[in-house]
Amino acid sequence: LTWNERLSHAFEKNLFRLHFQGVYHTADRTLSHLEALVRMIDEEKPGELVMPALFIPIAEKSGKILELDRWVINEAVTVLARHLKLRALAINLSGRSLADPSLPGYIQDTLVRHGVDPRRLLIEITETSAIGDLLDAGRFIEALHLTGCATCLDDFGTGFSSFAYLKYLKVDTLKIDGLFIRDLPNDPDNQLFVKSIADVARGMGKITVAEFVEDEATLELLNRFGVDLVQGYFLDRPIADHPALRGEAPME
Ligand code: G
Ligand code: G
Ligand code: MN
Ligand code: NA
Repeated sequence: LTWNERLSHAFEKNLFRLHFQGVYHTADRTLSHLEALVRMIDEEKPGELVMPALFIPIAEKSGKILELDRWVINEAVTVLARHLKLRALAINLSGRSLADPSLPGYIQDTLVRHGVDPRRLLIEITETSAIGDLLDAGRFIEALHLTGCATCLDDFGTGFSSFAYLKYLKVDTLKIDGLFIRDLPNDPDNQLFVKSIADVARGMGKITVAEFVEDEATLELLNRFGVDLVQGYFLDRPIADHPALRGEAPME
């Protein structure tokens, strides 16, 4: 099978799954919310999953990403409807979806249909895809705010002049790219960048998240810099049955 055939097959056979990773308050390490990350069941290798780094770029090229992003929206809202104790769930949307003017309406309809408060759905878009089409991204973010959803600029800091784009991209949250976080205790330049991002974000009334937090020393530095939220292997890894989703009676 070609990759395109595998993707079509995965839609037909319902082979996509969401995994969940915690996002925690830096100061006290309590859970803020979860991020949903998509995987594909590998029918050729039983028990194994295909990671999104492999199939998302292919889905983006063929246009199937629009269908996948809608699948993720529907699945995430279903999870929110079933788990009322979960404060919020973040999802990732492809840059291709930012140019789809019917998507904010689809998101709103899905939330209404499941009776889910829109503030519980956080939409992450990557900085690179947003800069790729600043006008589309700006409009998309404004449309999302009208539906009541929160927005996050993912992989923040990788662009050429990330701060300048904040004038046009009125997101609620900045997720500082993992490249700046991974070796933080040993990298004085990155410490300066991260501290500056946290200061600017606070001044603009935005929330900051650091991803790829892999050790205690990094978490302590982030706490000192005033980064609000943390995510990474030091806290937990993405899994299908996250503890925050246990204990509430599933429907069906
Ligand atoms: O889960 P993992 O770290 O392997 O994900 C790698 C990348 O794949 C993420 O950084 C993100 O950009 C992308 N990705 C993960 N889940 C989704 C999803 O549900 N939809 C889209 N469009 N991209 C995703
Ligand atoms: O959407 P985003 O680009 O933020 O996706 C984050 C990806 O990074 C997820 O696919 C997840 O599997 C991965 N990831 C999450 N935490 C860590 C971490 O602490 N270290 C590393 N290397 N990868 C992580
Ligand atoms: Mn993300
Ligand atoms: Na990221």
